[in-house]
Amino acid sequence: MRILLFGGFLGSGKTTTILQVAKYLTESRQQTVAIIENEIGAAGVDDKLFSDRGLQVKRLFGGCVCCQITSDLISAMDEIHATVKPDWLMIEMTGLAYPSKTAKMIKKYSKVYSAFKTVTIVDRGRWAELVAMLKPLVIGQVEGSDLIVLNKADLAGEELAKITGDLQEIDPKLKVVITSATKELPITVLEEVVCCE
Ligand SMILES: Nc1nc2c(ncn2[C@@H]2O[C@H](COP(=O)(O)OP(=O)(O)O)[C@@H](O)[C@H]2O)c(=O)[nH]1
Ligand SMILES: [Mg+2]
Repeated sequence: MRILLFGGFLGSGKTTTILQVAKYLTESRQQTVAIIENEIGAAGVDDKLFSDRGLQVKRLFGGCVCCQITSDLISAMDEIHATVKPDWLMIEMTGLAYPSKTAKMIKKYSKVYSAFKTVTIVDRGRWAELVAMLKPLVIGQVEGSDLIVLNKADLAGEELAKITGDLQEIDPKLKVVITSATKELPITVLEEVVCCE
């Protein structure tokens, strides 16, 4: 079971991206996908989007930004591994979570994955505002991610080159792809997201 952990601020495009990646894996690669939702707020909206498309989805409550959720997450991963046995498990974190912190905990305590990748979605339109207002959160969310998806490139916002420059400043090793997730993602981007070991 390979794991893709998606983080990024509320509304950045996590669910939209996960849906496209799931479609690619199930339709083009004929692989199976399960999803864990760890989102606070509007109950079941994203769950329904997933289940309407025939994807197995499990919802985690708790909605805490700290590590308290991690034990629930590990249990849910064990359960999915034992019962559904999907090729892929995609986890959507809450908009306030730090994906690389959760990744560390999963790598330490879970034994049910064969490969793992952390993907952080960045919203072009809100970059300047979030950096100004919530800089530690922005930095904490992107730091240590295996891939940054700089999304909403079709909308107005900060210059893309400025954002990628800021990202490189936070961590020169960050790998960045630029997307508009409401349009069909190119194969190269989909491959980049699912390329993990
Ligand atoms: N124009 C545009 N809208 C997007 C893009 N990605 C997501 N959205 C929209 O932004 C909103 C939030 O997306 P969602 O995937 O639910 O974000 P999440 O909260 O991170 O899961 C939805 O209305 C999406 O249709 C994009 O690349 N371009
Ligand atoms: Mg969502």
